[in-house]
Amino acid sequence: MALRKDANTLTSSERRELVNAILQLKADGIYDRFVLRHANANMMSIHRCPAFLPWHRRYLWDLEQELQRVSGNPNLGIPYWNWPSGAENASMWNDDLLGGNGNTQGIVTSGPFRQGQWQVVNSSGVASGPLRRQFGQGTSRNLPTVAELEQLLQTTPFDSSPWNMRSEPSFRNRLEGWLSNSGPAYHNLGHVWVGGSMLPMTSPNDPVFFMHHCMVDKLWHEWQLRLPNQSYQPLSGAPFGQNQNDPMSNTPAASIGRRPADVLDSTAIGIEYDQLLPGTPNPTPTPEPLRGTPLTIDTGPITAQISRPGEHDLYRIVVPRFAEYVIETSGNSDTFMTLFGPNSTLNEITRNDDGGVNLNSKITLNLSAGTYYADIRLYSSAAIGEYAISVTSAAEETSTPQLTVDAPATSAAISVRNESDIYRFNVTRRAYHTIETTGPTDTYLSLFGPNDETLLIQEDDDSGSVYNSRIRRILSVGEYYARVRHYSSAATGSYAISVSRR
Ligand SMILES: [Cu+2]
Repeated sequence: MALRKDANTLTSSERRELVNAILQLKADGIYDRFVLRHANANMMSIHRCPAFLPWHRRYLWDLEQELQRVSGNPNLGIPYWNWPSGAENASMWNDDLLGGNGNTQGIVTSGPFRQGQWQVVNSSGVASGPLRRQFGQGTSRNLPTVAELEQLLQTTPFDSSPWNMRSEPSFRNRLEGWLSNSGPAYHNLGHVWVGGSMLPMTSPNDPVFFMHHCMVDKLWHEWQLRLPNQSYQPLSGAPFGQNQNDPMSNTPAASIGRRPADVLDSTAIGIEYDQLLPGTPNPTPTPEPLRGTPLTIDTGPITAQISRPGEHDLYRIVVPRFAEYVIETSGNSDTFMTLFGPNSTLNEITRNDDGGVNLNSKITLNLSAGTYYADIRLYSSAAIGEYAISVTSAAEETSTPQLTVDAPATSAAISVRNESDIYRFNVTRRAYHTIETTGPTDTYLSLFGPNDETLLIQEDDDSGSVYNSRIRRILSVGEYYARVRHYSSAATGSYAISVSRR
């Protein structure tokens, strides 16, 4: 789930996490591929047309998946540029996030994306100089006010023929910014107001692009919530790529799909906003998908079969508490297992082909409380065959280790990628408690409780010494759970953890 927040309200550790993730994607060449996906799309297939909104929604969703992957934070959301409070003196333009306006030549010289630290690319992907911004130079208009957003959100229908920049009335066209007799509005105004690198089709070179489009997307989301009887248009008859069930231009295949129809429900694709405008009703939470055949822990195998080539069977496993679990198949088929979760059929944890007996698959790992999904197919997509599947817990031997308040630190390690270690401790009187890690590893600490392993209280990345985590807060009497993982989902390392009353 991606939690999208007002960029001005991000804490310093949230800013650092986001900036580091963007810089990592830039270093890996992934960020520039996003720039090119936008720059090399046919302008008229993704702008000035109905698909403008769904195309950019999917595009943001894809970047968000990458940010979540490199940060190791599955809830990281792209923050939105809240236009009414996002002018030049807003804190999103501080040097710990975007850096500010360009200098007299328009060059950005401070913040993480400053000259020397960040190069923009041209539409061929070739580095072509520093990031540029010229706030307010291209327009005399101010950024949209809340009153203007309220006006916009009353516009219907979604879009209208001729499905371009002359469409009127059209919510899409108005939000995109073409329906104004005093120059660029809303989306267009944001691009023009920043100026510099935000003007051409390579505008995703400026990370504010994503925050800007996140605001555009949030407004579409709010419009959808306010006007549940309105819907995406056109269903058919418009140029290919624009109709609700056409694949969108320059959009790769992905689990959620690539048609406008696939991205119409933000909540269903895992997007949540910290705040909506006062007149917008909250989205109805998507009910937990009760997909898959229930597979009960420690009750013996279920037999099943892949009766058609290429078939997948999905199993749902409800894990009651943190422990080591073994999910495996048996029989004569060459099975392949993919495990998803917690509470998601999209978030892959791991996969296995032949870890079990003969050609069976087997996954052994620590799971925290939640619902998990095991997908079984046969290794060969041409094969059919029977198998049995079971899940067992090793819970009796590995009960959750206990930390004692004010005792010396307990040593441990993240020994495999993606592992998380969980500890419990008892608070016997209400007082300040400090939970912290020490050692060479960049740990990430989550605190749960009291008396409930799933109730998140607080998370921390780097408040301890160097890259260690530290949480200090008043805890009332009860049992608490501390979960430690590596900040990077790809790394391992040793650490020590302690709880003290100070
Ligand atoms: Cu665009």
